Amino acid sequence: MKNDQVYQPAIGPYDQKFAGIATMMRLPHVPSPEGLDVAMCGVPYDMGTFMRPGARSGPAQIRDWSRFIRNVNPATGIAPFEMVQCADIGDAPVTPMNPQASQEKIVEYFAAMAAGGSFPLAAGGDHTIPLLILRGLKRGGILTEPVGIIQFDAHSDVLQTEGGVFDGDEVNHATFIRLGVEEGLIDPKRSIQIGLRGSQYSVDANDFAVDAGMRMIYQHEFDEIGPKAVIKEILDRASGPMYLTIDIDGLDPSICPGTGYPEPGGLSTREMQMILRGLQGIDVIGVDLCEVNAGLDPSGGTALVAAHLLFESLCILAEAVARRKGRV
Ligand SMILES: [Mn+2]
Repeated sequence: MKNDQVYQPAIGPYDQKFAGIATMMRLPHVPSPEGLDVAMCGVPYDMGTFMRPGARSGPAQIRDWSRFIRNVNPATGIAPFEMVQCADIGDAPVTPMNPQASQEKIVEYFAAMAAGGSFPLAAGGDHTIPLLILRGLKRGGILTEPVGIIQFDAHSDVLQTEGGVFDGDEVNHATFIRLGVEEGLIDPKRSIQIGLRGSQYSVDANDFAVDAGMRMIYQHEFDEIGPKAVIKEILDRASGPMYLTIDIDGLDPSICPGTGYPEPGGLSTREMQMILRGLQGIDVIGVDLCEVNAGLDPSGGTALVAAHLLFESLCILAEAVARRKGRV
């Protein structure tokens, strides 16, 4: 394929990858998503967190550690920067200390992106943001039917908060799946969760998802069936548009300790890489990666893994968007 994409990572034989202003994967920073196929952005929102806040620092930390990314996926051969016009548009607007105002700004940000024909690859922020992104994609016209979700996470995020265990805003990082299903954004029967293992508030805490037809692969089941069986199950559900959301706490905290609510006994980086590489070719309409907390990640190792998982995800998204635009 002839590479006619204007925006390319600042990588060359004479370049200094370690120097210069950090952008997502060293792509150019542009002021708006106009003209982009894939808009890379940060969503520095963590007002949906209750345990250890700080994921608002994720986008900046991930940008810095994404310097290491090169151009081609070694397993699939995908070269995303040759397939789509892709750049860093900066961060979604938030109003610190005003969750509701921030939520609406974020929804509108993604609605404008979608209305212009750009597909998001977002770095959080806490795990509230997929709900806001999906609302925006619906408002902007990209999400025209309930989407299937591929979710890597230690937690199922279906918490019933009203009259339940929390006394705060129902829009928070433990509820986005339930709200997304209730709002008709998510098709639970085409959705799958991988890596669930957090201790639960009650034995029936996940009944909402079970009853809705969600496929929930707990870590102990993953350990039995392995990544190849998981890939097959995801591909079986990917008969229509899919949305990929990665909570970094899906990975084991020995690898990614820099997150607000770590749960021991999780996926390895290799297992998650293997699964993502097995999904090449599916129709993904958006990606987010959440819950990287720089204050809890002094080594940068969590952000390093996050940046690489975003690259793996970009390879899937770029092919899907190029196909939608008739280029492959
Ligand atoms: Mn989550």
